[in-house]
Amino acid sequence: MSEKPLVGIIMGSKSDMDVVMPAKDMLNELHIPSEIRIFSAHRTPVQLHEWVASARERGIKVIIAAAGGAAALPGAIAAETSLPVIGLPVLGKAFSGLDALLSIVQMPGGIPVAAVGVNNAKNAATMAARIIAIENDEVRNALEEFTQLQAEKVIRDNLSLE
Ligand code: RP5
Repeated sequence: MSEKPLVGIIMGSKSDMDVVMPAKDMLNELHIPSEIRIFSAHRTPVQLHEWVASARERGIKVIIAAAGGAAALPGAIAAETSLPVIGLPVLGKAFSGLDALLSIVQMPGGIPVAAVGVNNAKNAATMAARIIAIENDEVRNALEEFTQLQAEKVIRDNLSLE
């Protein structure tokens, strides 16, 4: 598969890194090239805008945007591109991540952001893979193999209880 990144993973702060890395790991497992960057909707809006403006022409197909607290990042990205944006709410110090989750799901009509659960980077990556797999058989095969292996593990775990 080409090494040109297909998924852009953006986080609002370096403090989000531990939550976000499992998304990168999951994409690696599925052999999907990705690029990971830190841009803040509030602290570096100009740099964020520049990255988003060039994303499609550089081959990015899906954007994962991770943010905690006010969590404006996924919506700010979705406002500037028609690429699909998956919001990953990051657990902050207050409100058990509900603040970020609600901010991400409560987008105004016409500017959608898909959302996964709080800190669920693995599902953000897997959803990105499913979107790419619509037109990419290599990714579809990798995804189906992953799903099969996951099922086999649960079956083994169950048998180990007998
Ligand atoms: C958000 O604010 C970031 O995504 C992060 O989750 C949160 C706190 O950021 P820091 O103050 O740790 O940089 O924008």
